[in-house]
Amino acid sequence: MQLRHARGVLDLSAPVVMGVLNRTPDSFSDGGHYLDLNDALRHALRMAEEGAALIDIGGESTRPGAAPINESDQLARVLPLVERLARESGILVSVDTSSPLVMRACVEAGAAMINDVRALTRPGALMAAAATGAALCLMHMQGEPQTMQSAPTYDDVVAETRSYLGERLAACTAAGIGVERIVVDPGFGFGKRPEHNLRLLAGLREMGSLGRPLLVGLSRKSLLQSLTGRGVDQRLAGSVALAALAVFNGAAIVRAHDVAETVDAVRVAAAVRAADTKGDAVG
Ligand code: 8Y7
Repeated sequence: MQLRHARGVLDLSAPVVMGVLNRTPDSFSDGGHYLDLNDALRHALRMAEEGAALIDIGGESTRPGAAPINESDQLARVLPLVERLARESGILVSVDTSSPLVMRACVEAGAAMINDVRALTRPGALMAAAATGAALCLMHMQGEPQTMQSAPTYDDVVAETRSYLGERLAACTAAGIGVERIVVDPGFGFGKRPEHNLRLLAGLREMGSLGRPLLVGLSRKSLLQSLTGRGVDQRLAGSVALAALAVFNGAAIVRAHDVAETVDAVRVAAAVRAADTKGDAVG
């Protein structure tokens, strides 16, 4: 499958890794590390060398309980980095935002993709995203970051997540956005308890019926706290295992902090998936 974006087309016939770069003082796993613009640039270039096909740049923490920040502060954090990366390298830049203002400015500055954990539900987001020509990641979340982990409940987490993503896909189509620009994401950890995350990962292939590539983010997430008991800086092995399982179950884009290790895991899992002659073609 292919993904159309603001600068061309990304080939997803083999799964790829999206490197994570947060320019925030408070993100749970890399908060505060990349506030200096040159540090951030250096880290982005390093992830690209390690094999990241895209770099996702965020200026607003979406960790559980995080406070929202205003659009102009968010823009000031991400725009200089988007601009320089797009200008000084061929790296595909994704901007992690729900703000129409930030979407417009960043795509104008060279971003290829918009990664919205709110699936373009903020007022004006759908229209702003439609006008950019960027690739769009639609993610499922139950609730809002401030409250999402307080009491997530589902009758059937796979069916409900898939049906929400189907509705957002339809909203995009109605706004004139071609489906070839869209990827969908079940939103691991966003209003989900450990059992919900496990069920979603085990049932990931069922998302394939949406007909769009799947993006998955499990890197360093708290699911690994519950599975391994390890703190956020000791979750590399667990993250790599989850990345491999996600690809085996159909993920086309894996969002990860540890790019080199994840690239290897993704290659291994993709080879096994390709050899699975019984498997229905997904991703
Ligand atoms: C995800 C994400 C985060 C994810 C997509 C973290 C911004 C928390 N997680 N975007 N963002 N999917 N599409 O652990 O799973 O990095 S933030």
